[in-house]
Amino acid sequence: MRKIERVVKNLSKYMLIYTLLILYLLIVIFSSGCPKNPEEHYISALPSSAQILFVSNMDTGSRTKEIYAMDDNGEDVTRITHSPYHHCIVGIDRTKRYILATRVVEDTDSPEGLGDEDRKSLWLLDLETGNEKRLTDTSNNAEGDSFSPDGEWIVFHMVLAGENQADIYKMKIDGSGLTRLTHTNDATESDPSWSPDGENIAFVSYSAQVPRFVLKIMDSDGNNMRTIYDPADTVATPYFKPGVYDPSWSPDGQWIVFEKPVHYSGENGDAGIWHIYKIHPDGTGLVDLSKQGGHESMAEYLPSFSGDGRQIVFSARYGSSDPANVQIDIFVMDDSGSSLSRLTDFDTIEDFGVWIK
Ligand SMILES: [Ca+2]
Ligand SMILES: [Ca+2]
Repeated sequence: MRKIERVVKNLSKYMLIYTLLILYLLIVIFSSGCPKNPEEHYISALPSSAQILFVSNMDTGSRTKEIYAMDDNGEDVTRITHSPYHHCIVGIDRTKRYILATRVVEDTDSPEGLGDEDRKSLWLLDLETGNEKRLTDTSNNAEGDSFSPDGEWIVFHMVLAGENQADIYKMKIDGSGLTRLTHTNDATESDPSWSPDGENIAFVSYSAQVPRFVLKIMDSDGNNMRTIYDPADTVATPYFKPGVYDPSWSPDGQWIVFEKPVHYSGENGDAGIWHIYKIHPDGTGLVDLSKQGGHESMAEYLPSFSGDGRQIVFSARYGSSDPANVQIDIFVMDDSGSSLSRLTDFDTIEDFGVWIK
C-alpha cells in the first residue's frame, strides 16, 4: 500500500514537472507570435491614406530617424519602420510594395550642420512580407532612392571602399545584376533618378575640370551622357560643394526638379539659402520655383512631384541660423512654386519627403 502511495506521489511529482515544462514551452511559442512590443524590429503596412514618405526622429528621441508616411495634408502620420537603423533618403516603387531605404552603416562622424557624412548602405524593405534585405556591401558607401518604372531595378551612387569618388550603378531589386553605369575616376556622379519612360537617368556630376555639380542625363544603359544645366552662378556652403543636387522627374517626363544653393551667410542652420528649380530635359525653360512662389529665404531641397504632376513635396531648413535650433520640415507647393504649405509641425526633424506615386 505504501509502495503504491509512493508510486502515485512520484508520478504526480513527475506529472507536475512535465506540466510545468509544457506550460513553459507553450509560453515561449505563443510569446514569439504575440503582438509586437516597441523594442522589436518590424515594418508596419502602408496605410491606404499614405501619399508621402519621410523620415523623422519624433519617436526615437535621438539623431536616429525612422520612416513614416502621411497624406498630402500632413494628416494620418504612420510610423513604418521600427528598427535600430538611422534612415536617410528613401524611395518607393510604383506598386507601393518596396521601399528603397538608405541606412547609415556606421555613425563615424558627429552630426554637423547639413552634413551626413557617415557610410551608408541600401536596403530593400518589402511592405507586403515585412522582409528586409541589404543590397550593398557595408564596406562601400551607397545612397539611392530611385526605381526603374517597371520596378525591376534600382539606380544609386556608390563610393567603393578605398576610393574617394562616386559612380552610378544599377542593380535588380533582388540584389543581382550589379552594373556600373559611369566610369569616371576623376569625377563624382551622384543623385541618379530614373525617367518615367525608363529611357533616361538624370544625375549630377562634379569634376576637377568643372568644380561644381552640373545636371546631366544619360541613357539608362550609361551611354550618351550630356550636360543639360551648368549652374555657374551657384555658391559654396560649408557642408556641400557648389552646384545642383537631387534631380527628380515629373510624371509626364517634361520637367526635372532639383535644388541649388544661391546665397550663404550662415542662414538656416548654417545651410545657407537653397532654391528649387525646374528645367526641361533638353536644358530649356529653367524656372526658379522658390522665387516664383515668394519663398526664397529657406534652404529647400529634395523636391518630388506628385503622381498628377501638379504638386511638389520638398524638405526645408528654416527659422534659425543656429544648427541646434533650426527647424526641419516637409513642405508642399504647386508646380509653379506657389501655394506653399507646411505639412509637418512637430518640433523634431522631419526630412527627405517623397511622393508615393
Ligand atoms: Ca566617377
Ligand atoms: Ca519639424
